[in-house]
Amino acid sequence: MKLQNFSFDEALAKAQKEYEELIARRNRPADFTNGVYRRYEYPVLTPAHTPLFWRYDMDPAANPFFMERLGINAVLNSGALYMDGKYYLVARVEGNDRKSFFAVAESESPVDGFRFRDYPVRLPDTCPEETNVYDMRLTRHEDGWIYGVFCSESHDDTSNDLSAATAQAGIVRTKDLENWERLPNLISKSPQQRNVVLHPEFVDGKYAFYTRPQDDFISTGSGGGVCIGLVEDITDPVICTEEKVISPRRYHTITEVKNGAGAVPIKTERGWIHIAHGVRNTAAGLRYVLYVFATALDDPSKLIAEPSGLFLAPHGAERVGDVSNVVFTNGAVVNEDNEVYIYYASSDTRLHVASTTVERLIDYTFGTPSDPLRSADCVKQRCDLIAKNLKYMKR
Ligand code: M1P
Repeated sequence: MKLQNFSFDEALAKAQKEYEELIARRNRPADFTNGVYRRYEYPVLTPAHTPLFWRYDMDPAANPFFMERLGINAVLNSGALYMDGKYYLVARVEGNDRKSFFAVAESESPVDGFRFRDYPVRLPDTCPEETNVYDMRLTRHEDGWIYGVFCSESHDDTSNDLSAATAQAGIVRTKDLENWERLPNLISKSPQQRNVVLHPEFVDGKYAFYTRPQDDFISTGSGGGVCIGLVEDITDPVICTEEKVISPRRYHTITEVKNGAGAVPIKTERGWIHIAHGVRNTAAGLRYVLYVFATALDDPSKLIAEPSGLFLAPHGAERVGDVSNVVFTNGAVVNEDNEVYIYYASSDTRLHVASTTVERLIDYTFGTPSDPLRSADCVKQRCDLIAKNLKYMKR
């Protein structure tokens, strides 16, 4: 097949028109809702949302065929912030070269219109061994800074295996999402950490981190689940308390293989609501879903609610991508109308949004029974619901 022979100017004009149409496309809530949240039809960020001038060489002499020179493979797991009436996403952008970086996209709307700033985040390059960075959680802390906590990945030079890697929690802070100060990586007793999130308030006068201790890069091994640990000085971030498990992994549940903190917890009148991810194994590989738990306002290390099972699972087209059967979140925002927008990526490929309200999220979190952990008890739980419901049913 012959490629169409557009001139450089024609190809550029066509690409620019399609790009502007994509950014201007209005999103629509999907028809279906389970009463808890509603998905939106179109992804909010995809590789096609990245500016053309990140990907193409715009010099006709150097690029006569108007080719993508530095393609973008995926736009996914994004930190999120709602500030001064605007929605900000700090997305993980993965180049065709497999390296990820961060980029700020902003919009007046929570569900569409996100446009990337001209340049990606130029993270201070303080770790020569760091090869890849991803999955930034954005915390607007009561100390006045906006913190970004992300995974800093390096090759494990103690191994002869070319694929052996180590994961640590990198920390940056900013006031404007433009100028970033890099702090030392978080130190904990665990050899590796991923999915670390900074709590937005001081706990006992200290910084509180949600951690996910893991024995190696992929497997959490002896790591018992999502933990909390305290740090005295954010500029010398060493966890000085025991890392206490607050959301444990459990056998034959959605968290059996591993779990991890997701969005910064949402403060509500009933407690801190966490939207996290759980991972189980299947014959087709790992399956990542979102789940919810809550901790006490006066003690964020105390689990107070754990609705049963998954909150959001890969659905339809979300099921397929670079790493199929995955949904993952590291950002959610609440606006002044108490609307909640949950930004989640599907199959490590593109970023979506689902919306709910604080009221509904509280009702889901505290009104949904917890997992009885055994089939026999689950049947009993369901039969109790059926027996109650049949009294209301006219047949
Ligand atoms: O590929 C799925 C996810 O895998 C990792 O999450 P976890 O550490 O819980 O296994 C992360 O690398 C994440 O970026 C990715 O989406």
